[in-house]
Order: sequence, then structure tokens, then C-alpha cells
Amino acid sequence: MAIERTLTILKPDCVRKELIGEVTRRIQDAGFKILAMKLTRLTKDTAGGFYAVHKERPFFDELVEFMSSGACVPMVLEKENAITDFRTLIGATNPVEAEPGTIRADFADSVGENIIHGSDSVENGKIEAAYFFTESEIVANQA
Ligand code: 3AN
Repeated sequence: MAIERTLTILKPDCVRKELIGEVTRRIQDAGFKILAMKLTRLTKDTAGGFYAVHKERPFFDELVEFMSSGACVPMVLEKENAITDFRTLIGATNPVEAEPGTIRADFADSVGENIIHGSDSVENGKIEAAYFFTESEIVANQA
């Protein structure tokens, strides 16, 4: 299996619930290496740009409102098979459908406020990482 990178965002509900440490612990315990991270707050414009693929969906305005409602913590993560393994770790988009023990099953309130984002492909992971971080902010070769 190939080493891959994924972009995650600890969403505003994760930050508000003071779960940054808990969720980051789970990410590291699952073997993901943090190559970049920061605390930031999205504007409606930057949140809308990030979720541009969902522009026509009925929940788009709600999603932009929520993602710009407080601080969030984007991170670039690296691991073998990172895309699939990360989505397994976080669980299904709707927390009521998420496997027990996943991050969303344990901490998320609803499909709209679901604690955490994970890229759905290597290609999108690259685009999403570039949305938050410059090349020099992504620290590879940490050994
Ligand atoms: P995922 O984040 O699991 O890849 P996507 O890409 O289908 O899920 O959806 C992106 C985000 O849009 C989700 N994380 C969630 O916050 C929001 N979302 C998806 N479906 C709904 C919905 N039916 N109602 C409200 N928000 C939704």
C-alpha cells in the first residue's frame, strides 16, 4: 500500500466542545503523522470555496454558515493508505450511521455538525491541503 496524504479539518463544533486534544490523540494513535496544522477561522467566502462542489446542494448555506461559525483546525496527515483509513477512523458522514468507536459516532451531533472532515481521494487531498497550507508549511521528513 502506498503512503498517502489526507487533509482533515477539526470543525467548529470540535473546537467548541474542547475536543481538539482528544481527537488529535485518536488521529495519532491510529498512526497518522501530522505534517501541518493550524488554528484558523474561515470566512463565508473561504468556507464556500472549500465546499464549492456542494454549491448546488440544499444544505450548502447551512454548511457555509456552520464552517465559518468559529475556529477550526486544518491538518495535513500522512500514513500508508491514509485516505481510506482516515475515513474509517472518522466514520460515516451521518453520525447515526457511523460505526461505534469512530470519531463521529462518539462526538458528532448531526450530519451537518459532524466534528471532522477527511478528504475523499488523494487528488482532492492535494487540492484541499493547498487551500490551507503553502508547500513550506507542510513539514515532511520529520525523523
Ligand atoms: P464527508 O465530509 O463525509 O465526505 P460530504 O462530502 O458528502 O461528506 O459532505 C460534506 C459536508 O457537508 C459534511 N461533512 C457535512 O458537514 C455536510 N453535509 C453533508 N450532507 C448533509 C446534509 N444532508 N445536511 C447537512 N449537512 C450535510
